[in-house]
Amino acid sequence: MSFFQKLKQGLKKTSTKLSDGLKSVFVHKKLDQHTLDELYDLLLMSDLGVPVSDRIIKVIRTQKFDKDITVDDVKEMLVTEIVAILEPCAVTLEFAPSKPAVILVVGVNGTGKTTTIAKLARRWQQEKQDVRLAAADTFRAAAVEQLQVWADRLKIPLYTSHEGADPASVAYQAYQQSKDADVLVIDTAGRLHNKKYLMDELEKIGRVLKKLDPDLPHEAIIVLDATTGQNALHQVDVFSKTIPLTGIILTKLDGTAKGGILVALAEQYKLPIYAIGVGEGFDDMQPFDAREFAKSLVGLA
Ligand SMILES: Nc1nc2c(ncn2[C@@H]2O[C@H](COP(=O)(O)OP(=O)(O)O)[C@@H](O)[C@H]2O)c(=O)[nH]1
Ligand SMILES: [Mg+2]
Repeated sequence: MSFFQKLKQGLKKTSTKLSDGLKSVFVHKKLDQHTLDELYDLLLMSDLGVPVSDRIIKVIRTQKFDKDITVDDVKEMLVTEIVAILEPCAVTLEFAPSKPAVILVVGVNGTGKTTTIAKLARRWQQEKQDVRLAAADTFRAAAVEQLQVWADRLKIPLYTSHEGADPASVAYQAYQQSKDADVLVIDTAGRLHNKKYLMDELEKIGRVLKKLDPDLPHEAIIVLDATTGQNALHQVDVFSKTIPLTGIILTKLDGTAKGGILVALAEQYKLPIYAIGVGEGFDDMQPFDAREFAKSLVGLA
């Protein structure tokens, strides 16, 4: 299956909901106010968010009010607007010129950080990069073990410490021992915003790395779970107060009808979207392509 087919398959729940909705909204041939109101509700229900939905309604009203319109016309217009929003965020993750590139991975528990790290590590390994991992998620022993399993399977060195060890010191040690590597990826604990001490630890990781080199970490990527819908926006707000974020990876697009959240995120934060997850397997993480995503989202071939 090609990337695009997999993406379409992954976004099936979202696109089916949207397509079915469009079919029931566009029953009259001419575009009237009632239809526009219903379309607006449908866009909101698809997790596109208020600013994006406003923007789309405005364009469709301007171009098509009182004129004939079909579901396919609407889909084409949706794709055009969504691509315009997503395109600036379709940025490839490039390693910093100084070695190792240090990539901090953050996000709340269960969003897919550790699996995402394994997928990234495998991809870079295939590209002949010298990859190192650090398990700074010392909060739970099971979290370290989970990354250890991946590291063993991929035969990649993993730096860690005992349960309850200072995560900042794990990050520090890992960096000191990875000077000859191409990339060091640091896994962190799932930090719920109601556990302030975990956020303080994350802040400390950032501070300790900065002391080693003011450019560190080169990337601080937040991993978000698409099934949480609008709450993903809140998570970006909270984490960016603790550590300046440089990009987003959105996972579990395959398990939800809330795929529109990616557009809301792009519109609001304009952060690079480095990858998207459409399944649990290694090959289910893809680089992000704005047009393919938009087409898959609305269910256009
Ligand atoms: N369906 C699906 N499941 C995913 C995806 N990414 C991660 N998962 C699953 O989400 C669960 C939590 O992942 P984990 O990496 O442990 O999250 P962490 O707590 O943030 O490190 C695991 O069961 C993963 O297999 C994805 O893109 N799609
Ligand atoms: Mg984890």
